[in-house]
Parts: sequence; structure tokens; C-alpha cells
Amino acid sequence: MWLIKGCIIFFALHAFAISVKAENGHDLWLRKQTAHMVNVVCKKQSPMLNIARQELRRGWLGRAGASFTLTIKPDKSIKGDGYKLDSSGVQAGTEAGILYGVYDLLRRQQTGDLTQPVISNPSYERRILNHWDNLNGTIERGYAGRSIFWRNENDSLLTVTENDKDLWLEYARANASVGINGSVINNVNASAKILTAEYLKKVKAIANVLRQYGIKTYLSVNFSSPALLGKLKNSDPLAPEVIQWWKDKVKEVYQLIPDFGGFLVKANSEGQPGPQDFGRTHADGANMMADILKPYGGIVMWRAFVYSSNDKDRAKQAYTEFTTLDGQFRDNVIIQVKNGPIDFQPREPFSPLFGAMKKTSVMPEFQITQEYLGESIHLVFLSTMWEECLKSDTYQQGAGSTIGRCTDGSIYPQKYTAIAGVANIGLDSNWCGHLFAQANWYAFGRLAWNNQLSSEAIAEEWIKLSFSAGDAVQPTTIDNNDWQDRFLVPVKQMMLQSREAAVRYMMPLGLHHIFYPNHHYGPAPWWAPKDVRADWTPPYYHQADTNGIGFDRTATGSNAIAQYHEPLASQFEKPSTCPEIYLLWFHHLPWTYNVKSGRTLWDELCYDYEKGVDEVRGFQKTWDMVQPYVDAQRFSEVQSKLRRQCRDAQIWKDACLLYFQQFSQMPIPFDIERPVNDLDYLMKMNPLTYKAL
Ligand code: GCW
Repeated sequence: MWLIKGCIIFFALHAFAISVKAENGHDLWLRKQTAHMVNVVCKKQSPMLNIARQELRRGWLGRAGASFTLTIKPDKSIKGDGYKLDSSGVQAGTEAGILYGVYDLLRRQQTGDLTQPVISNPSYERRILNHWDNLNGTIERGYAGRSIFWRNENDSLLTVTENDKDLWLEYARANASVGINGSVINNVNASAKILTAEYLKKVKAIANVLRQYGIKTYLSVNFSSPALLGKLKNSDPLAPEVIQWWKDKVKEVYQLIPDFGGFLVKANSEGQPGPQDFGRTHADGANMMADILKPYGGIVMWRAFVYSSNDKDRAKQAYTEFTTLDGQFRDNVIIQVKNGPIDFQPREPFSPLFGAMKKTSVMPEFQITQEYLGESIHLVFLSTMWEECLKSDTYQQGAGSTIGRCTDGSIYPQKYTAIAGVANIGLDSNWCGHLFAQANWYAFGRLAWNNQLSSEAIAEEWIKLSFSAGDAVQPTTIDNNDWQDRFLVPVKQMMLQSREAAVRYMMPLGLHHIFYPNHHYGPAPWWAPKDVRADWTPPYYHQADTNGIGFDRTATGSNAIAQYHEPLASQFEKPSTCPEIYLLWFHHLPWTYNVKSGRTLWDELCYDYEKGVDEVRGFQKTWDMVQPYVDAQRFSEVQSKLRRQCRDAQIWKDACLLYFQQFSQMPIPFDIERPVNDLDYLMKMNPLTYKAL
């Protein structure tokens, strides 16, 4: 009888234990802790210092009853919002610095990286999320639900509720915890409406919340706003009435938001208006705004993402257009450059604009949202991609002129330094759609703070903050070493491998932009309707024919290679010295060309696709094996996304191999798995919905 009763209690408790362990991911890397008592010593009072104090009380895992001191005092070794930290206190020159130091301390306590005294200074002064959120609540390239800032007309458009404010506050806290200090809260394809009085009222409400965590608000603006809103006859940046219109508007903005950060502008790009519509240059347009923002301390982030259909090589255009303007921009203009010369592809060589603009401030733009990397379906840890970019050597001022150093003020004396990430955040309960996509938001913040960090260190931190031995289904049966060996190590390995795996099953060896149109999720290397401009179709990029495959960017081709500094240009120019990860980016090569493994190009392509698919199958196994260590909800969500990722990696492989085989006319090596889908079927279905066209 006792035994039966005992069993019932055991099972009841066990069932309860499992059900309370369901977690929806909303707490991100800031999960609740059972904190110890701490005595926070701080002479000053302020709302931000109170937040720092509250965070310490909420998360202190140090010795119970210990004292921890917050000191605001300048120090030569502390730059900007940096800080000095040891186990007894944090010192900073600014209140935000104190807050960042506190988050660092709590992170170290939780991850077991205990405090040697550290001095930590941010690599970039401005660490900014770019939200591509439309004013109707949809998000361009957003895969985690609707906007956290904007709603549609049927949904009480511009009202601000307590729930909104609570959510923005949680968002701001998450950002501050990784050092992000700016948000552009609307799409770069900007509606002029954002600058109307009614929208600005809402912008002010958002800014009031974000400010509490040290986050500045910025806006994307439409270059034609003077004509569209002000009813002027045009928006020529040199016309006095246009300048006056912007002056009045900027004044209105700063009256509402005194610490407003500035404007982000996508001009003369993909149909957006810009100064060239009036025969003016990008510098004319950017400087007009910069002069007006300057007295208020505002900046202009002007995007270099420009290309037109009449050029022979899209990859060359931003460089051609912007290097000629070097030296003409005001010091509060920063040119925002995507990591690659084309567009956030799974792999691109770095944009040659980095380091080449020597008299102009330049900031990197990364895409956190996975437009080209499997949306919120594929598990792809992007930190390795950004690390690859930041550590790429441009050689512009000799060896060691990495992109990190060319943009963070180490090499060029930029008045402002900044970095942007296109956000992957929406109303989904876990914010990012995929649990592991949270790691990309986290990694962006960490790299923006310290562009030298390794992806391995970032992944390890994120895992330790987002999961713990206590999550295990039977936590008493595992100790921390078990957890490290059987959970942390394999999950970290999976994350670190995931981007390379995606490159392999999507577009290995330097292939790029062979995506299905519009949604950019699955493959469509064949897609080229006659009425669509060539540079929007995959064959423009892969150039496959019976002779071979790849885009010839050598001296006898488009000569895009000449935009790179030596020794890179010479290295890229010859197929034998070109890194194979960029081979087909720079070269059109015969199918029978011998790559370094000794295989033909065709065989290598086949093995790469195969390997990519195999790696995702491996991720499935890894995840299933760690099931005992994860709560049920997060486990099954990731498990089912991995299944879909596997199916779709197979589709990538089958589509690309069967399509390119029509040109190579060579067999798929017999020791790899055969395709399981017919090309004809793949060409007639939408890879996102699986529906027939
Ligand atoms: O990658 C492309 C996207 C567009 C985006 C554009 C840009 C905001 O497909 O959706 O528009 O880049 O960066 O401006």
C-alpha cells in the first residue's frame, strides 16, 4: 500500500516536474535565477543605476551577503561606455557603462567565468539593430511574427498600451544585456508617414521606453518625404525649400526626442528615391541631412547597397559608386556597408569597400534575420559568418587591416564608429521564431561590443545562459560535468558547424544567389522569366553552361577582382590560388577542372551537397541525444524544425545537382546517395509551401 502510494506520488511529482519545465523561450538568455543576497553600494541614484541595482539583486550568484560597489568615475583606461570590473565592483565613466558591467558580471557568475579583473571597452560606439518593420505591422524578411512596434489599421494603429510598453521594456533589457544601444524602428524601405506628427508621437513613446536601458532611437527616412509629406514640388537636396523642410522636421523630432540618434537612408536602391533622381550625388543627399542633424548630435547612416540592372556585374557597383565620393562626406555621415558585395548570401567574400574608403566613416551591416539562411526554419548560427567577415584582412593599410580594425577606429580616425544588424525579432513568444535564432541576436550584440570575440566563446556563453543542468528531465541524476560533456559540447559543435553546413547544402564553392524568387527560401537555379531583369535571376549568378559554371570576375571577365587590394587581387585572380570557398564567385571553370582534393569540380560539388545534407542529419541525431537535458517544449520545437531542415536540405541538393547535371552531363559519384526528388517536380513547386505552382 505504501509502495503504491509512493509510486503515485513519485509519478505525480515527475509529471509535474516535466510540465513545469515546459518553456517557451521568452526569457531568452536572461532566465530567472535563484539569486543570493547582495549588498549593492552606490552613492548615486538614477533610474538607470536603479536598474543596475535591481539586476544585481535579481541575478546575483556570488557569495551570499557580499557587497558590490557601483562607481561612476572616469578613468583613462575606460573608453565610452566601457567599464572596469572585478568581483567587488564595477567602475565606469557613464551610467550605461555601469549597467553593461553589471550584465557582464552576472553573465560571468552564471557561466562560471569568474572574475579576473577586466577592463572592457566597446569596439563600436554605436551598436544598432535595424528593424525592417513596416508601419502596418508586417516585417520585411521577418520570420518571427509581426512587429513589436507597429500594428495595422484594423488594430488600433497608433495607440500605445501598457502591454506594448512592457514588451518594449523587455526588448530593451535584452539588448542592453548584450550591449546593444540603438534601434532603428522602421524599415529601410521607408514609408514617408513615419515623419508625420501622429507617427512621431508613437516614436516618442517607444523612445521613452528604450531610453531607460540606454538605447537610442533612430528612424529610416524616405528621401522623398519633402514632396510626399510637405507637398513640395520635389525633394532635391540642394533646393532651399527642401532643406528648410528637413530643418523643420528635424527640429520637431528633437523636440519630442532630445536624444534622437539620427537617420538611416536607403537611397537610389531597389526603387527607393534618392538624390540621383535630381542629378545630385549620394554625398549631396547625405550631407544635406548631416548638416541639419549635426547641431543636435545626430548622425546619418547612408547605405551603400546600390545596384542597377544596366551594369555587367552587380558585385562591382557599390564600390564604383562610393569610392569616387570618398572624402566628400561630412563627419557625421557613416556609410553602411553589407558584409558582402552582393547581398547577405550564405557566403560572400567581403565587400571591397571596407578599408577602401579612407576618408569616410564606414560601418558594417550584418543580417541577423535569416533571409538567405533558412528563415526561422533552419538552425544556422551566424556568428561564424560575421567572425569570418570581421577578421577578413583587406590589406588596405598593410597586413592586419581587418574589417574589424578598418571600421572600429583602430586604423582610420572615424568621428563615429558603428555596426548594424538587421533584426530577427517579432511578436512570436520566443521573439525569433527559432530557439537557436536567439543565439544570432545574442551573437550580434556580443560581437558589436567586442569584434575580437570567437564564435566558440559566444556559443558557449549562450548555451550556458539559455540552458542548464537544472533543465534536465531528472536533474538530480546529472552533475555539471555530465551536462558539459553530453549537452554543452555536442550542442556547441552543432552550432559552430551549422553555417558551413548550410553553405554546403545551399551553394558551396562560391555559388551565390540561386534562390527561389521573392521569399529566397529554397532553390531555383533555373528561374529566369523573360520579363524579369537578369540580375534578379539565378542564371545571372551561376552562369552554368556546358562549358562550366561560375561568374568570371577576373581581368578577362568583369574584373571585380581589381577592387581588392593586393595581395588579394592576385590571389583571387588565379583559380589555383583562389580560396576554394570563393572559387565560383570569382571564376567560370570547366566541369572537369581539378580542385585541390584531386576531384573534378563536378564531383566536388556533388560531395559538398551530400556532406551538407549529412551534416543536418547529424544535427538531428545530436538534438535527439540531448533530449534528457532540455524541457519538453523547447526540445520538440527544435526537433520538428530540424526535420523540416533535413527535408529541405535534401531538396537543395536534388534541385541543384539534377539541374546542373543537365550541363555537366557527368554522373553523380556512385558512393553518394542518389537524389530522391524529380527535377521536374522540384521546378514546379514552391519550396516554402511545397505547393505546386
Ligand atoms: O536583401 C535584400 C532584400 C530586401 C531588402 C534589401 C535591402 C529592405 O531582399 O528585402 O530590402 O536587401 O537590404 O535594402
